[in-house]
Amino acid sequence: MRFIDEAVIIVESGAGGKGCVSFRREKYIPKGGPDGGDGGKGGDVLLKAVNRLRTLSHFSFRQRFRAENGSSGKGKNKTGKSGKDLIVELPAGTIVKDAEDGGLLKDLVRDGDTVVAAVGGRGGKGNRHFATSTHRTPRFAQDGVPCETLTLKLELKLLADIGIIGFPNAGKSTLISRISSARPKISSYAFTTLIPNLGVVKLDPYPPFVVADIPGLVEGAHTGTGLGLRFLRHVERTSFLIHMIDLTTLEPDDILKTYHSINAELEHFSPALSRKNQIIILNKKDQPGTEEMALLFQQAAAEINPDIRIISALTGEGVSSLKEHLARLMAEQGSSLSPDL
Ligand SMILES: Nc1nc2c(ncn2[C@@H]2O[C@H](COP(=O)(O)OP(=O)(O)OP(=O)(O)O)[C@@H](O)[C@H]2O)c(=O)[nH]1
Ligand SMILES: [Mg+2]
Repeated sequence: MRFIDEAVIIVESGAGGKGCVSFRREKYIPKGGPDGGDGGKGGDVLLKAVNRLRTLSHFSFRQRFRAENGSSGKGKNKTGKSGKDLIVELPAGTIVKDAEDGGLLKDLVRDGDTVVAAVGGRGGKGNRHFATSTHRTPRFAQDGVPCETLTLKLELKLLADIGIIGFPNAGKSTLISRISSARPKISSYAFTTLIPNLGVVKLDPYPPFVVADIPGLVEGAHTGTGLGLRFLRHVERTSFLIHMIDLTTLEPDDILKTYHSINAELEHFSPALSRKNQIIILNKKDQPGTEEMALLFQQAAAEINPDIRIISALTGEGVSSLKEHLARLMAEQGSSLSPDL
């Protein structure tokens, strides 16, 4: 399935049904009063978050959603049938905005969260409402309220507890494939990962949690270099980040360079995201010469962020204790996600 995390849709509620003009005509009652029923209400368009959907890709095929109109009122005071509501399903984590002014309509975070996006028109009043003591035979009724049409921008922000960020090739996907159920593509060229991968991490006796591996960032990503920063929004809802660093790429003279440049990109994207707690993971410790780099890095970074772990995602060294560390941190904070993982 294609990963699509943005879509524009048009929603249209049903119009209210017309009120009816009618007079009571029965045997032996030659001139009955007005008995035109009201029009039925138009259907609403509702947007509903469901866990079953993972992307917005189904909106590439259909962008217009219209609820049913209300039926017209009828004689004998019969109210017209209400139009059926239309429920449009989208993945949990979708933010719904007005496409014109960008105003937030609702953040549909959890399975079952619902918002009425377009309200159905009220039905028009039948002529019976317009009879007065001086005007007993009103020959008019009200029209229903017309439908409401809105253009909505949908933005998916994945739901994950922990996000893995770092340069391309740092080993992010290798790590997620080691600690979770996810099996992303792993390769020695940059930008192997083109869409975010979610993996569920299970480790008894801790509650399960979700880790997101997003495409690599590069210096200048905020100006569009590489894949840009757009995938960062998928780690905005996380509790904390794993900042993954490839030990073999560090320069001893400027050991924190890559670390700072990734953080600068985060800051460009959102200061709030750059303030999120990070665990620094120095990866590829199986490679020669990396021990010295790790030491230099630890010394330089000790005051900024002492939560540093050294692993080899490839051989698995240090990975199980890291997994336990993550599980414990998550258990302390409590996963914000649904328990049915
Ligand atoms: N020697 C060694 N190689 C590793 C280690 N972890 C990952 N690699 C290799 O590094 C390369 C990149 O790994 P990926 O997991 O695809 O890296 P990534 O960070 O997901 O890269 P992008 O998806 O491009 O951002 C692959 O060839 C991996 O086999 C490690 O601990 N040691
Ligand atoms: Mg990858």
